[in-house]
Amino acid sequence: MHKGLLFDLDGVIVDTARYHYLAWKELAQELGIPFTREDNERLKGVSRNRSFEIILEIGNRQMEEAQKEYYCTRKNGIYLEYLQTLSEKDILPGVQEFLEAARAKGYRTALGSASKNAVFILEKLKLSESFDAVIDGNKVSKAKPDPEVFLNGAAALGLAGCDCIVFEDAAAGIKAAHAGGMRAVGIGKPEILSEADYVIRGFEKITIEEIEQEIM
Ligand code: G16
Ligand code: MG
Repeated sequence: MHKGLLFDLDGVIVDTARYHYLAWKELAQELGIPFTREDNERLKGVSRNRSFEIILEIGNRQMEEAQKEYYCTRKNGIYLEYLQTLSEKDILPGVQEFLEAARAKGYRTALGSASKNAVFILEKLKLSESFDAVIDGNKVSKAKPDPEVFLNGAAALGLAGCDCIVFEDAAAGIKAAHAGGMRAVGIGKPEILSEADYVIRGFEKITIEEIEQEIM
């Protein structure tokens, strides 16, 4: 019997990827690097610093560490401006209902995100109370597919990995869940999430009972 549910943030709870895109696009333009929505797909679930390295790779550019730091800090400033208008309306369909139903059934919930802005985003969405623990980019040193973020999430709930189900939209996150001994529900397209134990398009009309049945 699973007792814990671990949720990724971007792409699972809220679509922040479009704001990440707009912020990176602004910097890429300034640097004369072509950066498309397709390129942005490669940044999903990836840390801020690594995201910028990928953009530099796209532009075939090299940069000193201090300068990279400068651009990453600026990107975050632009990104945070976009997040100012974030509200409950931006929670992806069905997420709130799913969290409430699962918690009412006794499940413990944790967030496992690469983002250093996760606490702020949960506050904006008024979802802070819906999670018993938050493990974010400030608390982990190894990026997904390393299981660190989810193992820490399970530990924060006082549970073993095998007692938890992970909800993830990125292939690297599915790998991280499995590396931590957890079962993984993919959110998105089955062709991208082929390694997931079960794939759903989103939480709309999805019940905790359906997940229990499919994942057992
Ligand atoms: C999210 C996004 C990534 C972003 C990362 C770090 O990960 O998917 O695109 O680069 O967080 O975000 P920040 O710059 O806010 O620290 P996740 O793990 O929530 O999907
Ligand atoms: Mg994600």
